Amino acid sequence: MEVSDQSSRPEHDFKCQGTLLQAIHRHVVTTLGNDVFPPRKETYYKGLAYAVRDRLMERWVMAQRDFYDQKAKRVYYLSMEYLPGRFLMNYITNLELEQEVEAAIKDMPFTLQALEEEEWDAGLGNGGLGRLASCFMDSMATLKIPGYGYGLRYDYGIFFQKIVNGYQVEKSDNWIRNGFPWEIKRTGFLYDVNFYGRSQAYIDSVGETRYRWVDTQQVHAMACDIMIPGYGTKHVNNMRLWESVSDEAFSLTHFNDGDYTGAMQAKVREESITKVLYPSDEKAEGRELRLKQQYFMVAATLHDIFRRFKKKHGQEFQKLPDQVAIQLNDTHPSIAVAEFMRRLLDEEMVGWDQAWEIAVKTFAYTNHTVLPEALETWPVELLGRLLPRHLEIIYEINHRFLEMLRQDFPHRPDLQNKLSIIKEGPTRLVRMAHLAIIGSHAVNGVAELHSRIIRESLFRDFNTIYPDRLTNVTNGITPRRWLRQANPELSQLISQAIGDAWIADLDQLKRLIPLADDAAFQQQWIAVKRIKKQQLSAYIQRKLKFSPNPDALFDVQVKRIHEYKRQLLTIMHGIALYRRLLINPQLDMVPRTIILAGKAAPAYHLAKNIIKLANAVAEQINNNPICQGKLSMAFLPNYCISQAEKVIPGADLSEQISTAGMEASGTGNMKFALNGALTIGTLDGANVEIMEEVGAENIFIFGLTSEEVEQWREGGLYNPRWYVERDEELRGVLQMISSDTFCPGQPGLFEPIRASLLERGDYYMVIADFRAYLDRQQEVAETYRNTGEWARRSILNTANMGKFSSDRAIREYARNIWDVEPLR
Ligand code: IMP
Ligand code: B1N
Repeated sequence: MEVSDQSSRPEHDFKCQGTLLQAIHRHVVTTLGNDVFPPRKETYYKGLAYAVRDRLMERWVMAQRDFYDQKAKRVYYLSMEYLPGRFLMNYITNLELEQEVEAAIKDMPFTLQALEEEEWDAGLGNGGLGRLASCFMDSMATLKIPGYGYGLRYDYGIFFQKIVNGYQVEKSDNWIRNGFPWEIKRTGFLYDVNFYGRSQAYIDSVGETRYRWVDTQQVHAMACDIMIPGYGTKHVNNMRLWESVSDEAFSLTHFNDGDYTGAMQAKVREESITKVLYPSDEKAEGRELRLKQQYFMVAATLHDIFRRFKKKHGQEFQKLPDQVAIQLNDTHPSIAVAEFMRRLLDEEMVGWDQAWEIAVKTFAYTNHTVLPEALETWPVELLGRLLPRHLEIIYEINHRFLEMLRQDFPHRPDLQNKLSIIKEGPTRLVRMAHLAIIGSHAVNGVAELHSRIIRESLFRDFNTIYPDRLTNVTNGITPRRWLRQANPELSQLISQAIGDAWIADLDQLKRLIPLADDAAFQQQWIAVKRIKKQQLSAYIQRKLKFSPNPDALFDVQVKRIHEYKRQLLTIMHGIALYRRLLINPQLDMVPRTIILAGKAAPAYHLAKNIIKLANAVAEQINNNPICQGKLSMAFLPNYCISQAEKVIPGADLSEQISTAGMEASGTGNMKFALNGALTIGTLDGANVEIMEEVGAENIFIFGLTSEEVEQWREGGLYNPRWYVERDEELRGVLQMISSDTFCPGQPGLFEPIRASLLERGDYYMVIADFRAYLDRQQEVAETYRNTGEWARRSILNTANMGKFSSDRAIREYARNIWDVEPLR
């Protein structure tokens, strides 16, 4: 065992020497092979990145030593997605290096901001789920929890969205093209990952039947590490992303036979596993490569977890749950339950009952969606072919589970079919959520309402048999990135007023409450918002060649494009305002700019049609003189983390208008309110809790409740035409969508949208909420006219966001689910 401790560790000095500027110069010359003169932006960005990384590395090594010395319980967060965005400013702020950096580049022909823009976003996720994982990384490090993020290092992240002629066009996102200075590639550190083959039974030395997985094909996983520094602490955690690499020797056998292309094919096939992120948000894709990705991530990760555990504790696996907590970020990594069992049973020779007890105590699972199309299943045939031993283990888990049901719930024979991991039918399916629930000691939803829906409907029967297993941890966001870094101007104003303790203790923002009525403070608050709106307007100018007037109400909806999120409502409101102006060009209205952004899954045709509609409506509005100074609309291409950091601080109004019951939590809603935007929203996801925190009078709530949505759907009570008949304006708006008003020369272009609303039953109840939404929007506009009142409510929103810090969320996980404590 390569275990060391404080007493046997000799003293080494590996501290960084010299000034930051010297370090930048040294890296420009020695790491990058460039001259320091004339200074070039790209090389100085990288030189700075390496210089900052060096300073962090020291702390990282010390933190790793601490984990071992303190025998701390470690948390492993398994996620197929992360959305860290850019790293440079995150490292600089968390190391509190701002002043040193400013001093180092003061004589350069570029600003720190310009260097920052050199960095390409690491877009290794689709949306909220991936960003949540990254916020959790920041909070675990800040709270000094020995936490590891495990995932995949995709060569191509989420696609780059272009808007061409109003349509979404996907371009591949070769994010590492210019290098990625933040990762440390462990090239000498490879694990084998097996696929295919078969399970073979044999009798071991004590006469027991055991199994091994043979005749497999192997791929190698290489570790790429990224440091995750905490704020206000020297603690640094690690994020380990696996990259698939081919086995040189394997390829060489082909090559020696003269089969060069054969050798290359094998290499390409093996390395293709981590080539590209699946770009589907909330839609299960039953493709073999996706299951390969999932198992690849899980197998390499569990190998690492077991190695680290055994280094300190040898074969004492009964101690595993006291040393290790594994959190499954949705079902995507849930094959881990079977892999964990395989390791204990087949490789460590632990008996079934003990192995199972250890597994359940170790695992926990977070559900992020109730959409049926997003609940993952795998055909039994596919899983059995790719992972034959795992299918056997899943069958055995299921067999024992169904036996328990028969014994403990004899009067509920219906549970057998409902809860079985295997879903019978023409194509038999493995239900990954059932595997995750049965294999975990805790299952959580991500907002109170969502968790209630899980308990009462989605996983209702599981709640009956495991009454204490289903719980809630409301999502959160890191205030370091989403306020301090994205909005330094507001951060400074807040810190002047109440000090800077809020950065690590967001409840401190409550101390702003008395200032909400202070006219002078309101003025300062409005001035900062205006700066952020000017910056956003300049950004829109760069992207779209027009600059909205910063005095207009900035009405913003940015998130993945999905029918349930109802971007259609926002667009229909825009059309309604436009129509009012067409009817009465003299209309006195509060000037408004509607800003939309978001990506649609490449195969989600209706979502893409919605993007086209948004762009078509925007084009008309922006080019019609009657809208001048009153109404404008922008669809920003390629929504991503760095864009969110620019858009959110500039918003007055945050659109959170999903069909009630369908958005598990949302986290964008929290980011906007933290930056002082008022919310217009439905009683869905975390909006409910935001309302509780800020007060119903400081948020614009409208629309059906989740109970109403469910009742109407179940009873077949809903008929969109009923509303259409009674609402002249609604008819007018629908008429404009279905005629060629927005697509001259292309009649029928938006027919799919009209049909979804009027012919196919309007599943997401856009029509039902239309009138309530427009009425609320009218109230928004009236309120906005009163600048002081708007500022007051804006301050109160920010002041009451303490609950939505991801620090609070991580503390809850740590206490209620992981049973870990911060390091001393
Ligand atoms: P890992 O946790 O085994 O992946 O190791 C990560 C880092 O922790 C290593 O590169 C070392 O810096 C440190 N480390 C590994 N093993 C020990 C140990 O036994 N005692 C103290 N530090 C260790
Ligand atoms: O997870 C976020 C929540 O705030 C959002 O409400 C929720 O929509 C989002 C399959 C998903 N749920 N499910 C996904 C992502 C990728 C994929 O391949 C599903 N994302 C969410 C954080 O809790």
